[in-house]
Amino acid sequence: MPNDVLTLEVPAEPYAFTFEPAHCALLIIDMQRDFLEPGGFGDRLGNDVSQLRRTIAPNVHLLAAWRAAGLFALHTREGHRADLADLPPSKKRRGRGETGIGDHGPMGRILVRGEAGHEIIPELLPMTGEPVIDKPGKGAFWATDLHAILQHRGIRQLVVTGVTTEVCVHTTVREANDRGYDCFVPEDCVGSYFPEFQDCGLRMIKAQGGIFGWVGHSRDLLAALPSDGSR
Ligand code: C5J
Repeated sequence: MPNDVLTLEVPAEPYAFTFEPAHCALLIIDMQRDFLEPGGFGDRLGNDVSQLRRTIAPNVHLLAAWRAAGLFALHTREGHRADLADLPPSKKRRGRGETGIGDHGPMGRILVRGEAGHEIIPELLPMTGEPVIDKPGKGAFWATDLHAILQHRGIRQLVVTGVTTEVCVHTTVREANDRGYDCFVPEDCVGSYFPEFQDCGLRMIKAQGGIFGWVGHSRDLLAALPSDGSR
């Protein structure tokens, strides 16, 4: 049977990623004010948000090119119901710094849906047609309809970006891997509060022949992206 699906080779580690634009979605993880802005969840846990803010510009650039190519993008947000009924007591206990999940902070209740801090940063606001997946956990597949949405669109590959590399990005890539998706992670578009975790997190994805997927750079993906929607 002839295979007329456009495929493009993108430089990556451990070897080139065979990019199929028609079957690939951009999945932007948790680029929320609570993680990236002063006064949010991350900041209140004592983290340096500037480590994550360097990912904003590359994500903006990639998302714009992705949209221009007519490809499918989705966004996720980590957060909980206002009544916190979906917040495991263990997560509440362990996430407790100066202010914990559900407590009041400068951007409303921390990691609670509908609050200002839960919103996606203004630079990366979703457009109509780009599903927003609200997730109570670290992985984007757990307790969400993400897998069904991707299956209905014929998606087999994911470009996974966002924050944080070793927590929600990693958990999602691992979940995706077990569900049969190929994941490409552009290193400049993912961030960790901890430089050593950024490094280790990326190495773990591409180790052992790409045990969880591929690691590359957004400039190589951008160079390969069809600019006229001819996928
Ligand atoms: C964390 C996330 N780090 N989005 N969440 O708690 O990675």
